[in-house]
Amino acid sequence: MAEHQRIAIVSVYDKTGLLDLAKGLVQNNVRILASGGTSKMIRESGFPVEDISAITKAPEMLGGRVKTLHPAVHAGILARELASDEKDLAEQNIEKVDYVICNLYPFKDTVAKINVTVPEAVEEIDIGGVTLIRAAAKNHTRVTILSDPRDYPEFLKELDAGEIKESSRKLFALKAFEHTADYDAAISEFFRKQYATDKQYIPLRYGANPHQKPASAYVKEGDIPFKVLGGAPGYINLLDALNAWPLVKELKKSLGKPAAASFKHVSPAGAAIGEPLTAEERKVYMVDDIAGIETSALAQAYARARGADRMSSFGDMIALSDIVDLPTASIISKEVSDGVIAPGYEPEALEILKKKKGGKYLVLQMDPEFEPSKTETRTVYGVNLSQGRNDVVISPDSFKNVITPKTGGPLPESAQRDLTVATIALKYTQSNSVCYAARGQVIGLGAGQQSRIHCTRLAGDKADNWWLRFHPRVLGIKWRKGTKRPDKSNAIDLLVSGQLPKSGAEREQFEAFFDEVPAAFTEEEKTEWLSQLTDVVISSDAFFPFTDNVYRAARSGVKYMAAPGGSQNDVPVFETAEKLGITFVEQGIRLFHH
Ligand code: 93A
Repeated sequence: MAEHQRIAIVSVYDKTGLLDLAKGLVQNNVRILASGGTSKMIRESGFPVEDISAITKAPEMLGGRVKTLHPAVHAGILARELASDEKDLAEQNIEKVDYVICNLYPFKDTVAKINVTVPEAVEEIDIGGVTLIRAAAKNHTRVTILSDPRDYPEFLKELDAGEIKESSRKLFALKAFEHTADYDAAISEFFRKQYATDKQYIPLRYGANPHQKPASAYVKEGDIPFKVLGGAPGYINLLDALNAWPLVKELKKSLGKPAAASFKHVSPAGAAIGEPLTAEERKVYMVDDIAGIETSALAQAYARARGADRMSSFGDMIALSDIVDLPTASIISKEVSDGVIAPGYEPEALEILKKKKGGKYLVLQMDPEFEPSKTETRTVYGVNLSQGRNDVVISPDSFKNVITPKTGGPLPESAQRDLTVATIALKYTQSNSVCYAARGQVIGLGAGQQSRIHCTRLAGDKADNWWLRFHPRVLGIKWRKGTKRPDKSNAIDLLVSGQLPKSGAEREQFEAFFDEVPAAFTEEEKTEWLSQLTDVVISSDAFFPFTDNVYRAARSGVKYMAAPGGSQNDVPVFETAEKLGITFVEQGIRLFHH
């Protein structure tokens, strides 16, 4: 039998480096078979080349739609070193192909043009080229696939030296698979914009900022798990909603009560479960005029989530674990808020929400059964990052490992509940993060600080402010008639945070809100009032590296502390907790979130 003359199939849109390639192939006595335009260019340069039709015995047809799609081509590429494959080839008089050099029609460039039509885009969908590339890459144990002109020099070097190395064939095959995957992704992206229903694709006005266009939300499989019932979602609304929803879902599952979260900038400002409100709480959370709140655990949960840190919750994205009822919608209608996500809405509640913000209030209905995929991927500066989703379950059982006091028995139920609230909140808070909780709700959350003690201080100061809002002086404030809710919240924050200037324009503006201007708190008054704050819990998304965190926590009434261990300073941290009468629980799972 005559020795097999090696065969290359060449079909390239981008003809960069083609003639150098042809020259190298010819010098190595490789027979070149090429599609129309490719073969023309090679021939005109004087190198020997045959048209694909030399083996297919069929002309290119349908205006180029069928050029290389033929068993003579694909059996030649796909045949293995098997007797049965050899027999099949021999029967059909087909020769094995050794090298495939192919790159695809410029679909991406075409659809990037303004006003491109679907028929124009369709003509740029390469079928035969993708088939050549996939077939050759599939059979890379025998066949070499070149899909990138930048690989020609290395290929020719190896060809001149004898044969293409196995390691190179593998890398070329990988590149080829990535090339076709990227190509297909570009095609589906184009058609998603043309044909997808709002179940799969939602165009967004812009991304994180108005100049970040285009922007969209979409799924590659199945349907988007929420429906837009009112308003139009923005990019950050969806970042908030899709972090806030699992938070309330998990809180409800772990504690068995309706749950609410109030999100801003992809961290919770508050989160809570429905626990009955005292008269004072109703006043502090500005819900004392909400009819039916005594019997709606969902409304109680939102009152707590929204009431924890009213400054941070201004303009929030809300998540609610249960069907939204009238009392909950009534609270929302009074607050400045951007949107809400919930599994459903009672008709009267939906009517109220759809009217908010002149009809622009975002109302999302979440599919409560939706389970996201186990892995999540995002692109940062052109690089894809992929990880398993953080699906660890946090529940009261997560707080059984009591480190101090050494004689410590199980935590009281209320502490287990509050640690569950704080820790699930941290799971969806930008790291580093530390959360103080009490009464089934977050009372202070420090998010996104690079230093742990800064989180602990920030969250502790928020917890202190929350508690100072219950001081009789604040509860007894005599507001000037017509003072708006946000102005009240701002004025109270100035008062309790100790940021109130003694004189000047800001002071004058502050005083204008009151019939009787409340006196600033002295340090002694603050200390005395804070000493009455007890039974607070604190949770941290990673270990406490220094004892300073424990000392700071103790100043805000912390009795129970949960964090992963693993710091070099674990022992001093535990000892300090014990000395300050704080029960330290090792919650073994780090919960960084970004
Ligand atoms: O329209 S196609 O999908 N039909 C084919 O059978 C086919 N075979 C190769 N396009 C096809 N090609 C593509 O033609 C290649 O992927 C390459 O991009 C282009 C090269 O065409 P020409 O050699 O005529 O310049």
